[in-house]
Amino acid sequence: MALYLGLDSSTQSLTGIVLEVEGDSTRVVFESSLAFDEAFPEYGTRHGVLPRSDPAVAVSSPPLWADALDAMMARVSHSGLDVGRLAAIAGSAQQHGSVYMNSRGGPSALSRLDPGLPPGEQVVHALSRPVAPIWMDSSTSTECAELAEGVGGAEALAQRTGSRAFERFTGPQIRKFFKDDPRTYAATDRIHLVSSFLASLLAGRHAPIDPGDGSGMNLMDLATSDWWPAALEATAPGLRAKLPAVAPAWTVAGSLSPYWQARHGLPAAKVVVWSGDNPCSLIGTGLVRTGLVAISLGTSDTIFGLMREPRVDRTGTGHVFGAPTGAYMGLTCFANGSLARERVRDSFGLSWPGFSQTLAATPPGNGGRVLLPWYVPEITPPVAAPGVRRYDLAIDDGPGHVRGVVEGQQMSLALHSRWMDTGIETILATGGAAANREILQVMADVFGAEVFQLEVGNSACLGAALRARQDLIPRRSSPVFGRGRGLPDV
Ligand code: ADP
Ligand code: XUL
Repeated sequence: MALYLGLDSSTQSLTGIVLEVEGDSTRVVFESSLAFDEAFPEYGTRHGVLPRSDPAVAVSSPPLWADALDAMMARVSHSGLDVGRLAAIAGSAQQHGSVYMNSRGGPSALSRLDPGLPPGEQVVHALSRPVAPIWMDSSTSTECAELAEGVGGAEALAQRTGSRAFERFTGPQIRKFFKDDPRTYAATDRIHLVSSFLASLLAGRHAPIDPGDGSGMNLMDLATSDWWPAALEATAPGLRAKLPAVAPAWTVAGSLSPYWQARHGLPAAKVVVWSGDNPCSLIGTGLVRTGLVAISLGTSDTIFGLMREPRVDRTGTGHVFGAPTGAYMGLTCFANGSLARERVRDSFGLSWPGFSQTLAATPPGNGGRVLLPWYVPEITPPVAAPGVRRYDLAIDDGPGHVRGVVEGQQMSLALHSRWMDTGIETILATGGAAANREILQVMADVFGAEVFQLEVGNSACLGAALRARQDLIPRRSSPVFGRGRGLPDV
């Protein structure tokens, strides 16, 4: 009976899931999560982000992610499972974030970590840039315009890479770093995504980037799944030599390095290439055929579905990514997801059960009260200057805000996913807030669709574990929410 480990390094937490496979049966035998802020207060993150005075800037800490990986490996090792049976590990990570390594971060340094010490303090020396910009960063509008101009316009960039230039995408972020600090850029030997950085740490050598996460960079040619020379040139000099190769999501990057074997008594399990959380979620929700969509209500809210052919969004809000199946996926991302819901919950002194009761007690349509919940700069639609917009909604109207935030978000999800043209009948809900049935009822109402909750809540992590097993079909869910009653047209 082989064991397969999936890991999900998200914005706020690290999750691990172990699958045990025996014949046709696959069972979850271990599931554990740790929140970065609570487990590692010494790094000073809030909701997984390092405090910065500029609201457009969002960075986090690669050594924190490394130490979290170490803590999760310790939990797996002490789980009571026979870890000698661990056959393979794969992972999922927040998309777009980038990690900058110097020449000391080369393969030999990665393979020669001291098993007596945690990894965080050791990888610090291998970083040319101590922090990693993450997907919540919106500070690169100038660089987006420069990149688009450099490749012949926004339309050309979208056709080739699957997306127009987006502030959080890795290409504009790399360009900004190169412009702000050209010497440190020159001293950077390798630029990883969060996914490929963590896979490299596990394998003790540089791991490739998969086409799913690679397509969140504005640098990869979707048709060839390789770097697009024009985009590299428009981003920063000598970039090709600093990037890992792109390789299919099922590639084996190596085996678990001696560091992890010695430190946690683990075997030389295969390390399968990591991918982004959304591509992994596509596998974890079982979206391996067209006509279904998933909505992930995590730190960000996303809506995504499988595409056989890349169909680029002409409105410029959505993205086409590579899917870990080798096909494509359409995705639209919203920055004001769970943290906006939390802001409303906290400002009216509610718990999640209180929030849910309030939602259930207010009428669909909210009696015409509307809230646009842009607490932080919004990706979709693009809103650079954050601020909450209220229409017919009094500032002290708690119930109106609770329903307003959820309906506003769901209507935005419905409106800005029309470009995918999938005729949404069935929605698979995942992410932390998918535990909330009242939120899912609003989703069903707004989309006029059936909504399923999944048995395993963290579909990105489950997808990673299934990818470790090289198996792409999870089992489907239990509760179903009735087809929604419908809301005023969106
Ligand atoms: P990520 O993977 O992006 O770090 P998760 O998918 O783990 O995020 O979701 C975390 C979020 O889930 C928290 O920020 C919290 O707001 C939200 N959440 C947890 N429980 C509930 C609930 N019962 N109702 C609504 N939201 C919830
Ligand atoms: C997707 C996006 C977020 C991050 C963090 O484009 O920016 O969903 O992957 O979850």
